[in-house]
Amino acid sequence: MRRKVIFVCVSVFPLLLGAGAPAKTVGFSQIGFENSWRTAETESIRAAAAERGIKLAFSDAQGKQENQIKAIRSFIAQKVDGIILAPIVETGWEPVLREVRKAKIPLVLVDRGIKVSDPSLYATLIASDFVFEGSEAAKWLAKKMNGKGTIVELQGIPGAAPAIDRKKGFEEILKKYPKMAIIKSQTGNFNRTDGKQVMEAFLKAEGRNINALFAHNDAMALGAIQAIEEAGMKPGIDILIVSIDGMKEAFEAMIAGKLNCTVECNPLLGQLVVNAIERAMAGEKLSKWIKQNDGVFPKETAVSAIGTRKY
Ligand code: GYE
Repeated sequence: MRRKVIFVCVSVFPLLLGAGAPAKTVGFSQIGFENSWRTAETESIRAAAAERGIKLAFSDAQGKQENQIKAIRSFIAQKVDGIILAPIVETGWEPVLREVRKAKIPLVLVDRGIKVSDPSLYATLIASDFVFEGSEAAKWLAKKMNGKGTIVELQGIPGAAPAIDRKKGFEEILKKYPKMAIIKSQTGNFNRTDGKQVMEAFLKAEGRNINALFAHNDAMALGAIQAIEEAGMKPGIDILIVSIDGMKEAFEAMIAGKLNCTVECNPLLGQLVVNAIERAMAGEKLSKWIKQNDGVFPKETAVSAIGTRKY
């Protein structure tokens, strides 16, 4: 009799404590840590997963797609319940995503899109509209330059959705302004060091011929600002600068008068991502693109907005 009582207590206790369902394990394949935007994103996803009691198996691909593919295969072998993927480039995912689907593991894409012939290979994409961001940057610049002048462009990682689409959005608007021209365009790999180096090369080749810089992200713009100062020119005055991301550091640069405008791209996607993967793991069908809406912040708004910036 006594034994029975003990048995009941032991089996009911965990339920009373709320430990009914075993914790889910979700694999997260992150690109790397190329700038503080990405660190902010990683932290946001980590925090949201912890809040929901999800075990996050984190893998840093150090900027290589092959490492991301390896990580995904290892998540499959570990039989994770779900996968979050921040894909470095748009193409080359189909074979590994077919393996994920075969293993019946739901997969959520975060911050960058991919090109696949079969959209059922992923549950949803949570990301900003990069074409919109690029076109907003161009609209702002066209107004500021009165529709004429020379532009140099620092592109993101070749083949990455935000690099392709920001360029596309920017160029679409530029078509309306025949007197505005991109005179140099090269990748700065979305990081500050490369941004600085490439801007140095642009300055060597074109010098004071450059009226404006369009950088696909703030990190590269911040590197370029250094290069412009070292060349004896005034960033934000001699060369107008517009970039994308809306990082706190960009607001500081605007307040210092060295950057003219930043178009927001929010990395704090943790809640949305975790919510989506939970719904996908529960078998729900999600819309293919959960869009993040972003604002435009010219330097005049920096002082009043900086207090609200969280990354
Ligand atoms: O703009 C950039 C990062 O994929 C949207 O990647 C993201 C971009 C972001 O390295 O700073």
